[in-house]
Amino acid sequence: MTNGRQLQHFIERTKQITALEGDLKSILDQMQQWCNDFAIALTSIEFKVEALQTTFALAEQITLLKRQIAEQIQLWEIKWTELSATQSLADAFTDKVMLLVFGKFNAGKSSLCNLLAECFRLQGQTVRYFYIQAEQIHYTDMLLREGATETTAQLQGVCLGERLVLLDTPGLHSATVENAALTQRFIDSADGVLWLSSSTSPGQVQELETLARELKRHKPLFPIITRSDQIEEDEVDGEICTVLCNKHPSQRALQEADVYVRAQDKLREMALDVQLLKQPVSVSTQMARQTGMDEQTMIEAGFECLFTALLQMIEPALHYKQRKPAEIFLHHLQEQVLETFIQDIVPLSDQLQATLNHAQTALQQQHRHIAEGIWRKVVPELPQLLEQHAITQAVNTIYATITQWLEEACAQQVQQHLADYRVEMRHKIQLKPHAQIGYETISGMVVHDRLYAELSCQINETIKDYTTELVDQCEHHLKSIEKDIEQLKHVILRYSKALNEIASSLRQKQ
Ligand SMILES: Nc1nc2c(ncn2[C@@H]2O[C@H](COP(=O)(O)OP(=O)(O)OP(=O)(O)O)[C@@H](O)[C@H]2O)c(=O)[nH]1
Ligand SMILES: [Mg+2]
Repeated sequence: MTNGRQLQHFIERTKQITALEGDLKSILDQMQQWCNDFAIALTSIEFKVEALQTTFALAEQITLLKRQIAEQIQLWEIKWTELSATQSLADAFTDKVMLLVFGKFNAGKSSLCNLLAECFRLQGQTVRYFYIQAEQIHYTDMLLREGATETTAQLQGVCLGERLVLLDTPGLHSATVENAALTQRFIDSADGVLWLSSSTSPGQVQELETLARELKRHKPLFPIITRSDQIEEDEVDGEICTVLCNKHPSQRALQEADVYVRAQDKLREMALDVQLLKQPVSVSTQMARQTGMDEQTMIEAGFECLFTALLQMIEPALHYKQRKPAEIFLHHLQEQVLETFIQDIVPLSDQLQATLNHAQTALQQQHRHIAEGIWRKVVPELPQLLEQHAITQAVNTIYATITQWLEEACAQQVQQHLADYRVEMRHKIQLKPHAQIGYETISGMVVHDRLYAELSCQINETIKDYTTELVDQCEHHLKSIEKDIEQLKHVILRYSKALNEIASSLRQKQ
């Protein structure tokens, strides 16, 4: 039997796969620089709390935010070291192009892997099956298990020749899968994705949501419509019986075009690059097998097209592979640094902003309460004070007494209403005795109407100045926190943009 020229060509091309490492130094340096600068930009935001009492919710939130930012920055290095270490197992396949075979259970993933393996074997290529168990790669002679019920429960795969690996996943990254961490590492290591769906309901694009992580990482996506066959009635030796046939090429073309358009739409909706998407191909593993895998059969079952497309897919996968060390670092920066930061820190900063807004509104009320409180404490005492000193007309004593009352009332009101702030008065309270206004004698009676009016006026002014200065101080502290929140947002935005630019320049290189 032969498997057609495309397969041979495909095999020849895969042999040429080398783990070529492009010149990634400068981009890796750039990314490292980005990370260092991001940390510096974040830690240089002051978020001062000295002017706030530690028990103030605002101060508590700022302290928490600052601590979380510092902790996150510390974790970056640790997570990267962990990631690099876990990478090593998957590095067993570092010189190979790894394609993730993904799809719903029963999509025909294991069957397709087995068939492709058979094709390679028939061409004299070595084929090695493996599965992942207990954090180890185990090689086996057994084919991948296929079945009508959910069959594959672990990550398994097959090495085709020396340079290609198919990673057969449990149906849609099944949640029941053991060895989740190792599985994830392998999936992380894949260079491209074969997305399989059955021709009975091809291209259920919501499945791509599970692949978001891989696709965000800019891996090529190749939709394969499997089980592209149907049961038809035929007459054999005069008897009507049912036989399995390939779907008609026109029917296949329609399905492929439809899946292509819908997958493109879905990628756009997910804000992913549509360039990642390859033209879908339809195959029937069953028909290929059933009819002996000869050249004509393979063509009709769609496998010549599949190999041509795979070959085309290998190119971007190869490109991905060449920039893989940079991609892995980029993913770390995108996912473990930036996304985690945004996820954990932005809500805290939003909460802080809300508390701040609240404090700003409250401050206006507090201003009024303090001023009224001082006024109420001092002014009602005035008539009695003036009466008390009417005989001696000791105006200076009156001023001194009122100053003292004001000081006491201010201290008390500040303590009551501005307990959250650490404020300090830069000016002492000082009333200025008016040279011309004192007690007056009218018709032999000592009266203090003008003095009362003068004192009330001075008390009013003093309270206004004093409380305004205090509240201004508090407002100033709040404003500086607001500016810090603004700066944090700005830093996140600027560094998100910068990382996107690094990502596109990395991907444009090829
Ligand atoms: N008609 C038809 N059936 C197929 C084809 N390929 C696979 N099947 C059948 O579909 C069922 C599922 O095939 P598998 O290869 O085990 O599917 P899978 O995607 O690996 O399934 P899970 O491992 O459970 O996720 C099996 O009963 C296969 O015999 C095909 O091309 N045509
Ligand atoms: Mg399977």
